[in-house]
Amino acid sequence: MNTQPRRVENIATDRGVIPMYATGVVEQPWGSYSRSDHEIWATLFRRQRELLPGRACAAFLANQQALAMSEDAIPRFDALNRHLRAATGWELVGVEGLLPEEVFFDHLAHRRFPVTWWIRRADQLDYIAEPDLFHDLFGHVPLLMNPVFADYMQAYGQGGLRAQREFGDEALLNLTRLYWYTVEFGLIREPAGLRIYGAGIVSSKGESIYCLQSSAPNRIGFDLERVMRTRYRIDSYQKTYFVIDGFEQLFEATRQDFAPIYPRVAGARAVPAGSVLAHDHVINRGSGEGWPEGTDA
Ligand code: HBI
Ligand code: FE
Repeated sequence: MNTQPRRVENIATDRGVIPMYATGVVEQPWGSYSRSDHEIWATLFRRQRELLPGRACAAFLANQQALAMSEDAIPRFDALNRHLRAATGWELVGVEGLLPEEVFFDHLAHRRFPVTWWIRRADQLDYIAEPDLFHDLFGHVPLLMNPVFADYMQAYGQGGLRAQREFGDEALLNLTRLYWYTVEFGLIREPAGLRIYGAGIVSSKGESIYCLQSSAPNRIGFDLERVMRTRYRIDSYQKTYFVIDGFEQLFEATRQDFAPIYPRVAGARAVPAGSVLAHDHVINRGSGEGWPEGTDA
């Protein structure tokens, strides 16, 4: 790459040191990707496409095909946008990396999905702490072709903007957990069995296998307030996955007014990432084998 991401500073937060980037929208510098950048895309693309049939949900697999994403080259945002606009009215915008929440919410509320323009290095194939082009494009974009999921993402952005205006930090934390356990690490029940829809899972080789095959994690039926109370892991596979019955369930959950929900959630205790509660709809109770010590985010 000839161009470098414009990292502004590193800030220390309760989730560790997080890089802060310039927050504007940038043109995808497609002509500046090196041969090695395209090879990294190809390697990751091939690896995940081999793994995902029978693991990723039907909508993810079909829509990735419909978007004509392939291993041949890093996709052009422009080309993907023609499909996306026609299917759901969403569009991709290039960004430098993680965005402050208010900027991120504003994009989603206007049906724009921010995609990091740069791709990870060859020594980061298995793990990268922050979103890069592979995670954002491969992981997130296919489901934006699904009308119900697309509406959920917009509703989430609108909810985030409102939470910032009216409800404060606790509400934002609840929304971050909701995003984490659905958009990033969600599972869905399909006729043939549990399948992945979370972008953080489909873009990870190890977790694509672990989340479905391991007996260690809990798999629990989705419940909005339960999810909003649940802490999560940022440094390991999840201890708990929440399972939806369909994307309608997500959209329905976010259609209700969150105003009375936030105080209820704030009044209840936060749930550690690996805990199972009395009223949970438990699909599999995890063995807890190999779970890391240390505190949840
Ligand atoms: N910025 N580019 C980008 N991508 C994300 O997924 C993202 C973000 N900023 C904030 C954020 N996610 C989380 O705080 C979510 O809870 C919204
Ligand atoms: Fe993501």
